Amino acid sequence: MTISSEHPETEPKWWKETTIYQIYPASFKDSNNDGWGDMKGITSKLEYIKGLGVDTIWVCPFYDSPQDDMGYDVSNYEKVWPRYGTNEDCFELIDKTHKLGMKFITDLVINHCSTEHAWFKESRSSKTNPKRDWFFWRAPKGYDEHGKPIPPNNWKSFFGGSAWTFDETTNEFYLRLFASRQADLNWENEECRKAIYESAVGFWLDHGVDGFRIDTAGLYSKRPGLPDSPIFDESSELQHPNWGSHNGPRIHEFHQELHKFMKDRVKDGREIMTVGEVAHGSDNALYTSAARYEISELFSFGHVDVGTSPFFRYNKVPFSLKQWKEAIASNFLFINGTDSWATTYIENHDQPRSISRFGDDSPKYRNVSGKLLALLECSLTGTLYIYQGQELGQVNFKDWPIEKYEDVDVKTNYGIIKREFGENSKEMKKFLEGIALISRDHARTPMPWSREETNAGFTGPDAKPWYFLNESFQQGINVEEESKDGASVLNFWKRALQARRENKELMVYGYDFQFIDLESNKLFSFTKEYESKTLFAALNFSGEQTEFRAPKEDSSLSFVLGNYDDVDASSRVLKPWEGRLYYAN
Ligand code: TEU
Repeated sequence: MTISSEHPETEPKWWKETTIYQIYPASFKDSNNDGWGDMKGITSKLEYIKGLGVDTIWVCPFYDSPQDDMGYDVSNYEKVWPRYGTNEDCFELIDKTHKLGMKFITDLVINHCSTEHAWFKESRSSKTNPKRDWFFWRAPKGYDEHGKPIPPNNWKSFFGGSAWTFDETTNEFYLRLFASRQADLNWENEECRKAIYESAVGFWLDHGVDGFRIDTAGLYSKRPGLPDSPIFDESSELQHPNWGSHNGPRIHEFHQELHKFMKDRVKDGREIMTVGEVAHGSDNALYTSAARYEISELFSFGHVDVGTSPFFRYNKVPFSLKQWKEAIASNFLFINGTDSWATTYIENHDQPRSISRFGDDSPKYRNVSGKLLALLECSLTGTLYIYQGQELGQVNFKDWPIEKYEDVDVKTNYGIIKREFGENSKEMKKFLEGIALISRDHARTPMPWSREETNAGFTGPDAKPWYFLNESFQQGINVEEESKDGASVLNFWKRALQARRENKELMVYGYDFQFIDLESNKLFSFTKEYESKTLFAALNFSGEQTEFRAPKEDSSLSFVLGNYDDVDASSRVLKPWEGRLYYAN
């Protein structure tokens, strides 16, 4: 590959070209029939993952934890949670991943730790403890008429309610932007930062990991003084925490320091990649500029947040295809002609199933709209991420009662709405509609390996899986049946990933992205370039037959890949949910 001087972003790197498969350890594969997925379970399925055409795995937090937030509440960074196995099991997993020619990325949850972590226990013990300043302790603002302490500011937790928890040991509040027992670490304290690097990063670098997915990577530098947030949401006393915690004044400095720590720690020359969960950065190009030595790439949320209210995720709002197209493009447009880099993803453990949101999950169109989403993902510039089950065309579970939801975010908000408005209120009705589409639980049901076996082969027939299975495994959405079916979503993903590898210059590194028919609310159509080559995508995101036009009147199109078997590549009419990729000249 030659690098165009006008497009430094095309400088080849392993972590740009790789496809990353995200594993949620609780729900991937159980090896010892205790109902929880585990390290050995993942190890046993590495050949399956490699067979997809994937070359990196990212495993969500598997560290010791009380599991208030499914392991995003770490109580010991250097120990595997016993239900997931031993440290040795994890080292074996890393080793086998490498032997199969793949890379291993681990999750780095360092904005906060569990209140069960030894650091927090010490910090909480007294106001004069040497680790007191490792967390954000503040006196109450005052006391209400019932003598209840009032939180120090008006920040709301990402999971609902105040972002502060009162601790009676010293009668002060600690800041926790997520669940009550996920205490925010104070990055202003240098000793604390060094301890985080050593324990959460150094330990795993020493054990051979190839990179980190950095959780909530925009939140480490809080607004100095932790002032009240201005009122953005008039309907609430508590305000979204982003104003006080996101992209703070020292955030880039902290990432540079972390990057330097990693670079100094690795002695064998391997190139570590990092992907930061930045959500809504205004300076994405700064975070990911190669010359600035911060992070390799980042996840933005614009395209997965469409259709949800910025004040409350479970309030659905209308959105158009045009809006979604623009949000997707903003994930990579900022790197054009720079030395930054991008990601492409549509599912993860915090998102519902993409077919249910952006395709059509009815039996008639599930298969073809799942393949359409695969075509889209595989043709976009940036490192590609696939979330477990996405390759099967998994869909949201249907009509589950509230009791079957498990996520702390759902449970906390359910409790708040029930208390404030009541079980039969219109607010509750709206919330229940919201979670049926948007809940993180849709992504967290156990992986369906087969139809016939009880528990879909995720765990032994006599075991009780930690979470309910999505009934869809009995409707053909499982690895065993899809592997045998040439027309399955699974086999299409394999073909699409192969096409991405074979055409990586255009598909992975392609630049100068242009929409065709941006105004169309049915067509997602675009071109991108690499030297003299042009990739043209015509994707019909509607259930109606739709005509497309070529990028130029006289373009000659040569067909690369499409999601209908009986394709007439010369026709300009797309069937419902049909997509095609062409080279255009
Ligand atoms: O997510 C951060 C984040 O932005 C989400 O919490 C988002 O607001 C939420 O999913 C909406 O419900 C990361 C992890 O990916 C998530 O699983 C953790 O719960 C969270 O951090 C706390 O560590």
